[in-house]
Order: sequence, then C-alpha cells, then structure tokens
Amino acid sequence: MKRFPRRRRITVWLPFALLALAVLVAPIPRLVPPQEREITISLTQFEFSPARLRVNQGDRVTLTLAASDVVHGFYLEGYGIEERIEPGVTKRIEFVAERRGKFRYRCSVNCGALHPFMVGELIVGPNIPFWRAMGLTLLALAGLLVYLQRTGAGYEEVVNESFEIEEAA
Ligand SMILES: [Cu+2]
Repeated sequence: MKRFPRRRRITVWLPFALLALAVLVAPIPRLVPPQEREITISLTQFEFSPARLRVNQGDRVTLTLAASDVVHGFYLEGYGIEERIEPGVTKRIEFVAERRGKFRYRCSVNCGALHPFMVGELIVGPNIPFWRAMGLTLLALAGLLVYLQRTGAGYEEVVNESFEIEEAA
C-alpha cells in the first residue's frame, strides 16, 4: 500500500506552514485612523440603549447620556468614569478609548428592583493578538482534520510506508 508518498505529504503541509507563518508575522495593517464618535445612550429602568458600543482604539468618544424615568448612574469599568444622570438633564462624557478590550458599563445608582442587571458593554477593538490566536487555532484545526483524514491507518503505518518509498526510489 503506497497511499502516503512523502512528497505528497509535504505538498499538503506546506500551505499550512506558510499560512501559520503569515498569521504570526504579517505586519499589522494600519486600520481605520482614530475617529470622533458621538454616541447617545438613553437610560431607563432597567437598561442602557444601546447596550453595546463598538469603537476603535484611539477614537475620541463623546457620550451623551439621558435618563427619562428616574435617576440612574453611568459607571464605565477600566476607564474610571462615573456620572450621576438625573432625568431630563443630559450629561456629556468625553474620553479617548485608549485601552483595548471589553469594558462593562453599569448603572451606579440604585434605580429599582432590577438595577443590578442594568449593564452594557464597550468594546474597544481591533484586538490583533486575539485574531492571530484565532487564526492559528483555525489553522491547527484544519490541519488536524486533514491529518486525520489522510492517516486513518495510523501514524506508524504512515512512517513505515514513507521509508518503503524512499528505499524504492
Ligand atoms: Cu440603576
């Protein structure tokens, strides 16, 4: 049985090795330059709307916060921002999203029974190391699938066969 000639195996694995290399060392493209972001968030019992914000690292963010029912609060993890929001009085908060990652924001004034569930999420991206890790994981999985598909017979047999082929050549 000569199902796994060495040359063909190299042909199969070479693209994976090259892709892995590309994922690891490819220069990080300069993505979108920093922007001005104006976002209005309305606060009501018991939610922020929107409850998820996405900005890019370096963006200058201006939040306009407005409560329509009772007094709420706005506390943003990781940025040390906390404001009390009175109904009918809009508050503006400006900051530069210089820290990358996911940061929760929550109501910091007890506004009723479900107050603890009044939360949202600020996502500051892009997270390049994360995407690299994901890329490598996907490549490894694809490689594993190809490997399993090609070596249903088992590793030892593969090695023996490639020796046989070398001897024959
Ligand atoms: Cu609250």
